[in-house]
Amino acid sequence: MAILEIKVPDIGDVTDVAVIELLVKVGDLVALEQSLITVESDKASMEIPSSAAGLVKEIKVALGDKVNQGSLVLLLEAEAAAPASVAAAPAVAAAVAAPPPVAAAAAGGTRTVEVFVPDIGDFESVSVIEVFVKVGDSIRVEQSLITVESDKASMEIPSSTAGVIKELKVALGDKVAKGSLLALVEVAAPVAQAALAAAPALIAATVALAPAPVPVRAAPTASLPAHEPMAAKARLPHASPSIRRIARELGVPLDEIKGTGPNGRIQELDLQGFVKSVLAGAVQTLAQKAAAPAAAAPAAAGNFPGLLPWPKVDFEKFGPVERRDLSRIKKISGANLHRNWVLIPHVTNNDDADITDLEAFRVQLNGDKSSPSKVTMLAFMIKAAVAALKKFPEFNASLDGEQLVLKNYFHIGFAADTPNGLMVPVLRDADKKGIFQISQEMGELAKKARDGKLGTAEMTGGCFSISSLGGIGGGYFTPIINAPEVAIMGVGKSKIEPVWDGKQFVPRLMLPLSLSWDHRVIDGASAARFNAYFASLLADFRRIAL
Ligand code: CAO
Repeated sequence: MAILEIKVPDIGDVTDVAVIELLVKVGDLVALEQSLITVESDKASMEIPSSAAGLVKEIKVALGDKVNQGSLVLLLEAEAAAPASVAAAPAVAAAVAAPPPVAAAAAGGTRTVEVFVPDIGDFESVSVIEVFVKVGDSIRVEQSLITVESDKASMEIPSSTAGVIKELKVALGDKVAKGSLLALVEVAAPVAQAALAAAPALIAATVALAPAPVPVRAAPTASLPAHEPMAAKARLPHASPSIRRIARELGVPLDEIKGTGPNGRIQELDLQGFVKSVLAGAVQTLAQKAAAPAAAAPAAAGNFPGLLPWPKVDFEKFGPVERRDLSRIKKISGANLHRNWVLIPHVTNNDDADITDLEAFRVQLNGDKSSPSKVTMLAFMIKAAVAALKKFPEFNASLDGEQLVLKNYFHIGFAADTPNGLMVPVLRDADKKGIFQISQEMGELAKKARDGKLGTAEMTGGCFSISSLGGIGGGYFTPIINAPEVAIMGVGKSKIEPVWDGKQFVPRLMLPLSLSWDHRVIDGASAARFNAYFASLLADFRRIAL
């Protein structure tokens, strides 16, 4: 059986158009004129039809390839009855459109120019699905005026002249064809006949990627979202080429936008609204959701090429299970923790603080009936953190692009375990507060966190965080930095250990410290110094006053 080479037919003057969809695969039986691929320029998109019927043996283009007239698309094993020649490849719009009629009528110092639909190929009539301009708009030469669409292609029709729109002659839903009057445009200065004559050529160039004269058929069977050529197959978003181009440039997943135009078409306002919602955090793209932890962990693996997919386990097969939705707080904190873990190059230094004397002092304070509030080790650690941040200012900083923002305030966050999950209340101006006040405010903030009553202001603006698990148990661990902070102190449970004092082992109460730091901002030596200084303050709290 004959093997036919199916090539890109005449697509006019446009060169190097990108393949954005592969509509068939090896082994598919294709019919004559069935669409094989979709190509797109910044002004038009079109499907390239098969010039013969048969079995797809080999596909010669890949997503993202640039093709031209004559580029080999695929090899087809022709059906017995198939035309033997590929010369039947449908010719598309003539490379150079016949000059559309452009009329000019003198009107005082200005001139009114009629703008027509240029040669758009063999289409008899196509629907106007977008009107980009309105009466009174100033337009440039080649500015897109409308989008027209058939079931195979959509294209933007540019203006052949610059000026001000005086009258629009088409509306949404109208059918237009070559020569249809689009608008009356008032041009500021008299237009030379030569200039007018040049306009059609511009139009021809822009719409040369005109629709192929293929028979009308149902929408393509399968296609890829234009914004992500490697994504799984889905229907091509219903949007004009320019909208698709903007979406591609911004990395916006067009197929996640709900279009409000005719037949659900995505319009510029839909795109803008979606981008605003994502920026405001009101909406998450699927990619963002996939980057969220736990619930979306299976999808997250797909974001790292080469990584195995998340194991899909039929847990019920091994025994009874119960399924619970993640709490709102778990979802939010989880998404933040995941981002921070993935994006910040963490290093964790472990150290120990000898808190024997400080613990004795704390017990003494708590035993004193005149003490205004109960004091825990965390209050001392907040105070020690402030002193260490003052000594090592790069720890009291945030990355802002290529700049380091050094803060002259000292708001310390502390991780609080709540029934709904982890929260990090922020104790403000810890440098201006004493141990009792810190203890009291900490208690209030922790209660609010547990009761779910923390306000946004009480959870934002932190400089450095402390995550203390000492009240629960355990030694060293790796705390995750709370972005945009650059370091966090993890605290384990203190315990009596034998410590060599130079002559003998003595029992000392040792507190495990785990400092995680952002290696983009902090060096290992600074981190070791910070930890050692922090530990020395807890070992002898009088040093705070130095
Ligand atoms: N070593 C030994 N004992 C410790 C200790 C330590 N490092 N830290 C606290 N303790 C003791 C306290 O002294 C207290 O004992 P007493 O009642 O005898 O004085 C007891 O443990 C309980 O302390 P606490 O937990 O109520 O108070 P706190 O100030 O240490 O902590 C708060 C307050 C809100 C941080 C804490 O309740 C909490 O939620 N901790 C969990 C933080 C967390 O989840 N971190 C992990 C984040 S990453 O998922």
